[in-house]
Amino acid sequence: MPSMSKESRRTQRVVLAAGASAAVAAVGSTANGFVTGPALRTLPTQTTTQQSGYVASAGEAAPQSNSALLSGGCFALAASAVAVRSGARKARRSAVATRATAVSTETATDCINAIRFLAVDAINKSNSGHPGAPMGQAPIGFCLFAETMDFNPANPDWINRDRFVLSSGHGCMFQYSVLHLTGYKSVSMDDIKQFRQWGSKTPGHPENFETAGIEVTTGPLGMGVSNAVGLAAAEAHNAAVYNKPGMPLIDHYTYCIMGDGCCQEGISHESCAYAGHLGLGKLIVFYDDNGITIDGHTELSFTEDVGKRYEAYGWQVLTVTDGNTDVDAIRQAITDAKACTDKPTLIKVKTVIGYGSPNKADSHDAHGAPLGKDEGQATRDQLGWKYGEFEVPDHVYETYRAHGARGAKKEEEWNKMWGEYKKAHPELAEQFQRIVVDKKLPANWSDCLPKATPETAGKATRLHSQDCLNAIANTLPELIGGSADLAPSNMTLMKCTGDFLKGTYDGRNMRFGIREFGMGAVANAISLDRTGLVPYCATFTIFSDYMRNAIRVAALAKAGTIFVTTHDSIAVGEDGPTHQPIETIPSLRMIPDLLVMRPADCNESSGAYKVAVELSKNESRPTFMAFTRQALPNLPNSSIENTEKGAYAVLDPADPDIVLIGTGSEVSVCWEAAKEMKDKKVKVVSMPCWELFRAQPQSYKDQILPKGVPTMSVEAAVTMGWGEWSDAHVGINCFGASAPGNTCMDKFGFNVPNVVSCANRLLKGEKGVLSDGSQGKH
Ligand SMILES: Cc1ncc(C[n+]2csc(CCOP(=O)(O)OP(=O)(O)O)c2C)c(N)n1
Ligand SMILES: [Mg+2]
Repeated sequence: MPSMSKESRRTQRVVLAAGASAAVAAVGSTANGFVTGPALRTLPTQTTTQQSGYVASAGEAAPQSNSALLSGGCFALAASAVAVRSGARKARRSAVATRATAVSTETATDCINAIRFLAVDAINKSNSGHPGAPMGQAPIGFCLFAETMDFNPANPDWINRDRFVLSSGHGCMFQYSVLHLTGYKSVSMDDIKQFRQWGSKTPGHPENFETAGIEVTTGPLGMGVSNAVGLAAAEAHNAAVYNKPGMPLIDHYTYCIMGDGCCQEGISHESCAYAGHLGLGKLIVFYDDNGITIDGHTELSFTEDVGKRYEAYGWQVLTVTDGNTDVDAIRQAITDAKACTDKPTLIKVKTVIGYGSPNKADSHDAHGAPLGKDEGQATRDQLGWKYGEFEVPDHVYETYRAHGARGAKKEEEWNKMWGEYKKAHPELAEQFQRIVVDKKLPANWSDCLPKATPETAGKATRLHSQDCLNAIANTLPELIGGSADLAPSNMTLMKCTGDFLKGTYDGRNMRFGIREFGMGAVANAISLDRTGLVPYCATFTIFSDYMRNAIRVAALAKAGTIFVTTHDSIAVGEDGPTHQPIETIPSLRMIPDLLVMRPADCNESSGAYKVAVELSKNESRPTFMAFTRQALPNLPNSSIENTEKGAYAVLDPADPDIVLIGTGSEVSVCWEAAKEMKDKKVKVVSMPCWELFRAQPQSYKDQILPKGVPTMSVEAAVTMGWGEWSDAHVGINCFGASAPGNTCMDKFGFNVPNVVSCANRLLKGEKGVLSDGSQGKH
């Protein structure tokens, strides 16, 4: 086990001991004095037996309707809770942790209501947004942002900050509220008043590239919790690599709130199963179990036992039966979550959506529409919130900011430790400084990338990819990643390092299992962790469809993920059309800010890796790479430098009659066709990356594709989009077929005679799609 774990276990034991003595001191003398407001106190008591609801096992919480919780739960009682540890399912009696907090219960109540009403007011003002979730999640927000998490609002980049992800991103006013209350400059009261408006720092879903303090971009449900798994994985890896006894450089938690939607989405099943397998003990996820989604009550579509599912994944599952009022139960659950160091924890918190709203609580009416002025006032009356719109009393600010100040102090202590670490472990410190602090690549790092000449024996570009990956794996300890169970096929195993698994978090080969979407989101978060790691993830080109939204979000949210894919065309062969990408590569070219690279040989593969790694590290941007299954020759003129320009001439006669543009495996077909067309001056261009070529100066583009010279593209993919570069196109606008790869290529028209014939048709004036693969249909 990494030294970090021992260290943090020790810390946690101390925390636990302190918590326990506080609890003991409180038992018998202190009822849970947490209340939601005078108005609610007048509601009739639903039951005298309802206990402060903390149940440390999924199945133990007595089923309760949310309306019962709304009326009865407001009388949060102290007493005791039956806590049954998941897994062992061993009952234990425990006093409710009445943690000695620095603030009175009235202040805590106001702190919670401040989150609720900032959300209500901002959403009312913008007349757009989702108030229900923040109103239900507010007590969790208070526990995390006023009591639990380590962060410094003055420095959102502090390396060892606790990470927080709001997976239910539609409830982003929750996050803007807590960032504002704790003192992040990125979210001023004016920003809150500008919620969802043009140019504001408070967009309709949390965007890490827009608002400091937001770690990842969420909105597509399930993505955030999967990112949280990636952040926790990054923490575990960095901790294992760098922590030394007494010097836990990386030692933080990753917290996440997700809703019913995140729980339902398949991506969360993938990533959370992976997190359980890895035993990521510092991942703590709150499930906002409010029983409501857009369509209505979850009975309509969602009746599985989520807790049991997470137990089966290998998580510790805790339940808070009244998350609206029972802050002590939330606190206790956090304490217990931290105490479990070898499993992630799911804290299932029963909440009421739109809590406090007399007419909209516990209904999908509170999900995605403003409460409105009248209901906002009625909610103020119900919760006893005596402050005006956007008014936050000083004692609330003071409470949150005092916690922020404690975080600032923790950062100071961390800086001191980092100073000592540099003296005690100079070599590792140098690595930490370069990778994590400066986020820089070593000088001349790309010298290690393989190079070839046309005389060098050709091979599949997936093998070149393997060579590149292994060359840089030695040079860049920050390279970490793996494949969705296709490592021997994708050639993505790094030979110089071991597996990233429970107990060996220092390993860098990630075993994602067959979970492409989860893999993409986890890899994105490893980049968004902002500790300088360079993540890659791999699958067959065709199955990138399964993680497409993670690729899209990588481009949007500036995650420096390197998507390595192989088996990039119908030349996959025998596996047939389910495995043969046709539209995949062209459709990925439609995603803004994503680089799509289809290298044609050794040097182009090296060039692709050079671009991808530099983009990841220096600009935190993603690259998608597609490599062949089949062998290809090494091309004349190919080089890393030419690849970086996106396109270059492989054959470059003066005053050409025609230009043939190929990508990947079709460049050599164009090259062979050019040799056949002896009576014509045929220029052959390799275009491994449209986006890089598009960014070149016009003079270079004109040099490569001279104006007025007929140009034809040849690519084993749909022809859509090629009009940007060429007059005529050879492609495949139908599905492929199961047959040996070279047969498929031949039958669908990617052979020298067909390319020559199409080139001659273009020379005679024909334009457009000259070969669409339909000749191969049988
Ligand atoms: C992948 C994806 N599908 C659909 C949506 C649209 N959507 C936004 S919120 C929501 C319902 C979410 O329900 P829940 O997570 O329970 O949130 P709550 O209503 O409790 O706030 C849906 C379907 C989305 N954001 N992402
Ligand atoms: Mg819900």
